[in-house]
Amino acid sequence: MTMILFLVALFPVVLGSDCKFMQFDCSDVYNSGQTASGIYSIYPAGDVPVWVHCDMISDGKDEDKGGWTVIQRRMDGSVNFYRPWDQYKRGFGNIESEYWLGLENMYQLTRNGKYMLRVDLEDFEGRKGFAQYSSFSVDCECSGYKLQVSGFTDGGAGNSLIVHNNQKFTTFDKDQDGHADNCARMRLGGFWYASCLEANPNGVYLWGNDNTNSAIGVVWSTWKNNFTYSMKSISMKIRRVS
Ligand SMILES: [Ca+2]
Repeated sequence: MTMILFLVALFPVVLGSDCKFMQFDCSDVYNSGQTASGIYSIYPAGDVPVWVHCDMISDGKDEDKGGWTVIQRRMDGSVNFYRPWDQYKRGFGNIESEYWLGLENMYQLTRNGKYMLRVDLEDFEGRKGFAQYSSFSVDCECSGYKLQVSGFTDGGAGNSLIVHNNQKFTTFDKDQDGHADNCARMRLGGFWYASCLEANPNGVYLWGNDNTNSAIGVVWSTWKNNFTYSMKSISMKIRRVS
């Protein structure tokens, strides 16, 4: 009886050990011939599958297409992003709409390879912009999941991440920012806050400009030259360079 249970428990593992098991990120998915954007399972830590949206048709030149692992996405305000540390660590949301991939997954993805970052933005007037960075990584939890981002290329949105480079991650229940108070509580999100922000991708979904509230929306201040415009959509996606 024990042996039967053991075999039943083992069987899915055996089934899972096909080529998909080796898909570390969306670059692997793309290179395996699965070139349609959509939801795939990847294995950032080598054993546990993580569902993720792969962007295979990102704007730009042909050589820039494909293989983008979406680590953050907002599009309709359907998910509450004001969440505690443990959820930012593990990830949350709806993989078909808005989600956060999780800091531990970002660390596992970027710890060994070199990754670039692209941030795609859209406002409520139909305008689009982006910011791209030739290098992106997230340090271990033991370093506060510190952000390392550099090599900026302007797609019209400006470099709102520059002040967030080299910052630890802060949530309302874990203050690691450079402000006397807690930036996550002040700005109603969770992010690599400095003291506090130029960008607030995980802020409150506010449906455009709201002059009564500053720096709590889905802000990318270098694009709109203010802290009151909240984006219609934003997605942060990474791709392996080497
Ligand atoms: Ca603080």
